[in-house]
Amino acid sequence: MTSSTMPHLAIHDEVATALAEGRAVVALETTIVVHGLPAPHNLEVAAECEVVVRAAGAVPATIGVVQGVLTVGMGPSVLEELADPGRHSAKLSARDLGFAVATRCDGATTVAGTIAVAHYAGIAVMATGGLGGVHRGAQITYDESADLTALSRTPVLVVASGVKSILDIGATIERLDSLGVPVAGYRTSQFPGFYRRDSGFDLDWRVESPEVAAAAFAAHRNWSPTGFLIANPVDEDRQLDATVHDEALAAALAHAAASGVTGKDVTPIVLAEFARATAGASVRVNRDLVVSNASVAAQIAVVLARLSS
Ligand code: PSU
Ligand code: MN
Repeated sequence: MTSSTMPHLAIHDEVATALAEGRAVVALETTIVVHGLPAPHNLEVAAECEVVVRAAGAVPATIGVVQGVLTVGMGPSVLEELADPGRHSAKLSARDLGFAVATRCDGATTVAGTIAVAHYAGIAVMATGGLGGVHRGAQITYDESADLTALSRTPVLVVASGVKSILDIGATIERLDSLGVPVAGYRTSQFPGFYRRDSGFDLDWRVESPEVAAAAFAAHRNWSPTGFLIANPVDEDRQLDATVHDEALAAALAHAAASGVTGKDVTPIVLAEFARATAGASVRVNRDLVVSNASVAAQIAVVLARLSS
């Protein structure tokens, strides 16, 4: 059952009850499921995220758009339908949501789209794999993910394993700085490189616990409208081998350039090429880091709910 008195929004009963009672809720995105990971990994990882969020004492709210309804919390059958290639679900950023509503389309939400809906529904924490960022060559193409600007105006704390290594990581960190989005490493002083723990870039802040992450965000949102990025690296023994990573990165970048794709099709095609070039090893790492981020997000959400009560 779902409900909501707010326009275009359907909140799953379990999520609505948790929000009404001030309990912890974690938003999960659907672009990873629909456009990021290959089947059957996509639906498996979505289910695993829900399990670890619950294990930490929070309620999962998987967010997407179903026939034009902003859907907050969906069971496995709805998610499976959304991910069905025959449904041609769109990839929806924050700016797309009005059109998605008006045309009653199906769509997966990116980080930008997910935090817009999460904030509208009253959810303050989300987990993803890697945040979108500044693409290499952006000084020519202007290709910078709307995830960054969305984070600069939406007060949601996002847990991610940095940004994908196909991006210009240094430029992304600079943009987060300019946009006033706070970034802290979770038990690390290095900005994570998605498939690898360390991108080679240092961070000004690190947090050692969910308590400190939640306290920092709870303080920050008193005077700032921005979101928050908690950068949680993949476990040491689960990261992609350095040589395998570097070779796959070169292959993925060459493939993307040769394919001529632009805009929102770039990230999906690059992730697919990474999977091919690593014989599936990148998919395993991607799964691990997404589930780990969901767990950390849930732990932070539990503390944040306590601080807010
Ligand atoms: N993390 C993953 N896989 C993904 C994404 C994140 O492990 O596919 C998605 C997120 O939805 C993010 C999007 O918002 O990639 C970035 O897309 P773009 O570069 O087109 O902004
Ligand atoms: Mn883009």
